[in-house]
Amino acid sequence: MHPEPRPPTQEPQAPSPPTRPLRRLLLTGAAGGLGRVLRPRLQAHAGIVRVSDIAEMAPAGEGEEVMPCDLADKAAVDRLVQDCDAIVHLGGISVERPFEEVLEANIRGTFHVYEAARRHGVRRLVFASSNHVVGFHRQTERLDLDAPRRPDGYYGLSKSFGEDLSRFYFDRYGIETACLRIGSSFPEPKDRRMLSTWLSYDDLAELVRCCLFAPRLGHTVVYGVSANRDSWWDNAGAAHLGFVPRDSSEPFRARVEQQPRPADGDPVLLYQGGAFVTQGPFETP
Ligand code: NAI
Ligand code: 15L
Repeated sequence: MHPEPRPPTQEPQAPSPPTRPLRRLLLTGAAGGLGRVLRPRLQAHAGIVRVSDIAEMAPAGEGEEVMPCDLADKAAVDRLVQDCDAIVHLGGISVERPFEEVLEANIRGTFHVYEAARRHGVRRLVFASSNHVVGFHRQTERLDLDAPRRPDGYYGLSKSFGEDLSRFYFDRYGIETACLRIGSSFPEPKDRRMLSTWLSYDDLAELVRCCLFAPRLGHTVVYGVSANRDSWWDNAGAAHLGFVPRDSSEPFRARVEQQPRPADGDPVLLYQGGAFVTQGPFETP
């Protein structure tokens, strides 16, 4: 059992600004859409940013180390995590795919990251969860952080596993994690659903900063969403992070609403997970 008294989780408290930069911060998924956004912005928070992916990455700049790694390779992940004092874990399959693919990258891969964190004394992680852990809730519902999870596919299930896994590593070993249930983080909202789920890149970067430096993180789940007019998610239970989104999808509304409206009853407009709820099954031998 984790021997120290732990801070209560998801308890509101006064936010304070970052104080001490990290020594070495690991970023997984660095070649991906959000990895490329966060990579330069994390420089401000750490002496060295170690960036990793299975795909090709830009060469190391000043204050960076580039370490290619397959998250499914336990020994490689162990080497990757060595000497890091915090991890932003974005790497993995980011869409609905056959279970076997999701199993390797997201389920085994995230387990490998946590095992390595335990072995090497990493105290804090930011885990990219997803809105697809609650994707089967209706768009008419407003969810707080205690809402039951209703994953909308293998991908959502893998993120739900990551949330439970990180909870276990906190309860057992005191390793703190923020699970970011990211909505839709793109340069701008692409469709009607994203008017509710959009997370701007600036708000994403600020959320990650808050999670890295919150005085007490414990195990916190938070929706990664900008201050959108019609958001479905309530982050009151994560107020201790001090995250205040600045952007909103409203400036994009007029343009998005020029798109043809999906038919009544289309899952895209019924479920919070949108089209993900209809993807699969995948017939694999
Ligand atoms: P992405 O697909 O662009 O990037 C994911 C990266 O992980 C890729 O560069 C890929 O090569 C890497 N990866 C996949 N399998 C790997 C493996 N076995 N070993 C090492 N690296 C591997 O996804 P994006 O949009 O950048 O998302 C980042 C994270 O945030 C993902 O975990 C995703 O599930 C999560 N997320 C993103 C959202 C978004 O709106 N962009 C919404 C919700 C969650
Ligand atoms: C996700 O979890 C995906 O990683 C991203 O590509 C988007 O599809 C997003 O959710 C979304 O729900 O819009």
